[in-house]
Amino acid sequence: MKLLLVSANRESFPDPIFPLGLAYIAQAARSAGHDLRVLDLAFQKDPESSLSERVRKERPDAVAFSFRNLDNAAYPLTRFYLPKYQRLVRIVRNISSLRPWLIAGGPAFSLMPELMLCALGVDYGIEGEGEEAFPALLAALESGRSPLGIPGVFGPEGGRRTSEIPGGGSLRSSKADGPPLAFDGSAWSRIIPARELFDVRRYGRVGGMANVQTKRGCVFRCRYCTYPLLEGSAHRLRDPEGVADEIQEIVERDKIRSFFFVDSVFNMPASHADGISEALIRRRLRIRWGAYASPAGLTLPLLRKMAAAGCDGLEVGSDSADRTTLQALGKSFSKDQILEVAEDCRKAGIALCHSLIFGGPGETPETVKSTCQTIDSTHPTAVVVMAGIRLYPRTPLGDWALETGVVSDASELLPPRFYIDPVVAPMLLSTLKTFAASRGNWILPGIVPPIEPLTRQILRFAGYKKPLWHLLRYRVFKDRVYRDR
Ligand code: B12
Ligand code: SF4
Repeated sequence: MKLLLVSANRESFPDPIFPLGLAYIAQAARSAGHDLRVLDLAFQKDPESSLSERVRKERPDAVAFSFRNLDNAAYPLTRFYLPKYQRLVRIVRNISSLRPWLIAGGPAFSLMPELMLCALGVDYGIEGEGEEAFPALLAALESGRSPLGIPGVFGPEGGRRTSEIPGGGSLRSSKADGPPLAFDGSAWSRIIPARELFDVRRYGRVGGMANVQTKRGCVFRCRYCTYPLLEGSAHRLRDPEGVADEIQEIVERDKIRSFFFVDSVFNMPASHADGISEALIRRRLRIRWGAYASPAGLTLPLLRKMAAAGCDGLEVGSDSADRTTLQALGKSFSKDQILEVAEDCRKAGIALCHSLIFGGPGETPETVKSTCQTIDSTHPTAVVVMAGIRLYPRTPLGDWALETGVVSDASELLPPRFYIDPVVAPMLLSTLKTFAASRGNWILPGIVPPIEPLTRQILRFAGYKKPLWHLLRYRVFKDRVYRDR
């Protein structure tokens, strides 16, 4: 089948992000014998015209869209990308001389598959990972069989196209409930993403880093979090030598030496983080890298090994430094562990960026203030703060919001809805803004845009390759964040 794969993501904050998920499914579709082209809309001046031109030129049998972000999950400076995605789908649909199958996937689709299928008006969508389901869907379409019944596939009942059914049609799926893993979930670990189909070097230039995944899944169940829904709640690990091979290839082919591991929590399980670090140390690749980490199980020996392997910064999901708030968010570590990890990062020479979430059920003015003070006392390089929690269906917090009437129907959560405990609602934004302004290294992406796009471009053009929060260790950048805002 002739395919056009489209990456729809044009968000450039904090950096343009290489479409890793699409590169994975491109490789899976190519291995299944399909003839494919890709269109990355990130750098197109006029994305809608580019899409229309490519579809007319290529005349594909199917157009498959990867939708990464539904919104920016930041309040109150919220950006909602769905209307732009809808326009892209309509553009292809309106080329009346062609009738390609329209397929959607990616995290934005997987968070709310039924709602997204209707909202987008695509023919089929795949929830969760696409390495096995996507080729299976294409095979079914080629042979005229119904793809409904393939794990993860969503489509309109009766085989008609969604666009032909008034109101989007009634939807059927083989797995509307239950874990999102399709098939046995191991195929992805044998696939190396088809990066060469995209402009990897440009992402290296404008975004600083390449991205790599060493495992899928998160075993925790924090109340607001979607990651277990997207990746599953059991770990599926890659062979560390395979990860090192992939990184070595990027270093040699694309001349990129800065990396971000996109795993939900890099240091879980600790033995895997240790194994990846060992493999990287053995290769002597002269790379630097960062990752998301949890204070749970992040010990000094592990941090030292990670540093020896090139880790120079961690984004630690501390969320809060108040005991009751941590419990209410369902976190699996304590305030003391946060303090210990901050000290251990300092000893290991790893820059630390805490990420915090304020406003969950039970938050009070006192817990807000004590978290700010405690986190500040750990002398982090940076702190990223979200005020208000984005509610998603099928998360414990989303379910609670539905049960208690905070929202009356899951469809209300397609456009971004944020929960802020009414007790802190009147003071939260102003308190955080005042505190952040006095520190300089506290970033509030939903309240104060931390950096102008032009400054970002200049820094990248000048060759700065780390996540930009690293710069907040310098007085000159600390002063810039809140100046004139
Ligand atoms: C790592 C990460 C980051 C890192 C990225 C670093 C880097 N250099 O890559 C950083 C911290 C920079 C980041 C930033 C942001 N992120 Co982020 N990020 C993630 C995370 C944890 C992993 C993404 C990833 O790479 N996964 C690995 C790839 C292989 O998987 P994948 O993309 O999902 O692709 C698979 C499937 O989705 C599917 N698939 C993908 N495309 C297609 C297409 C078709 C046709 C099919 C069939 C299937 C399919 O198959 C793929 C392979 O299995 C996810 C959460 C998660 N656990 O998924 C959030 C996530 C994607 N981010 C999210 C958000 C909101 C953001 C930000 C907007 C936050 C902000 N306000 O700054 C920015 C946007 C950045 C940008 N420019 O786009 C949200 C998006 C949901 C939403 N509300 O819209 C997520 C889902 C987290 C969440 N809150 O639930 N992010
Ligand atoms: S917040 Fe982090 S640790 Fe908690 S469930 Fe999500 S990814 Fe896992």
